[in-house]
Amino acid sequence: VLSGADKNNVKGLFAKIGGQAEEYGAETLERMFAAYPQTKTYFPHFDLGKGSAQVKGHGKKVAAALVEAANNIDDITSALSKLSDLHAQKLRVDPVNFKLLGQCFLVVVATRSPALLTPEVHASLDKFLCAVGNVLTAKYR
Ligand code: ZNH
Repeated sequence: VLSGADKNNVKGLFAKIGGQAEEYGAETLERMFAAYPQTKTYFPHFDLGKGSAQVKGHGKKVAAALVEAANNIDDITSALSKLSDLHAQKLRVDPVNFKLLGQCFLVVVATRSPALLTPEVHASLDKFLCAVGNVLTAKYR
């Protein structure tokens, strides 16, 4: 469960990342595909080459969803309800992959904004990414 301090840490982090969120999203995907090639199987219809416009576009969407969740951190379930339906009914991504994407996002923040990722913010961001993953896999059955 995210404490009040966790919520502030996450909101503060996204406020500081600001307009760069989409680049973080794209780099997160690049890292996920490189470090965990099995995740590529969900994107057979994508060009996954270096600098792919499709990966950039998708990174932007994923980042926007994370920003939306951070902006509605008291009710992530409602904020991501449609996305939760999509992942459960259509995409059916194995839940383990959400952890991998979360790990990659943490690494991107660590490499691009090391000063922001204090141990406290790291812990809060990890909890937040888990919460988002839980919401997106909650309707699986
Ligand atoms: Zn997902 C899609 C988000 C995870 C796979 N996604 C998507 C979208 C979004 C998202 C926003 C778009 C939608 C529309 O269009 O409407 N995701 C997300 C998030 C997360 C995720 C936030 C976490 C955190 N996913 C994931 C994973 C995977 C995936 C892990 C695998 C690996 N997704 C996916 C796919 C899709 C999506 C496949 C579809 C794409 C296209 O376009 O086709």
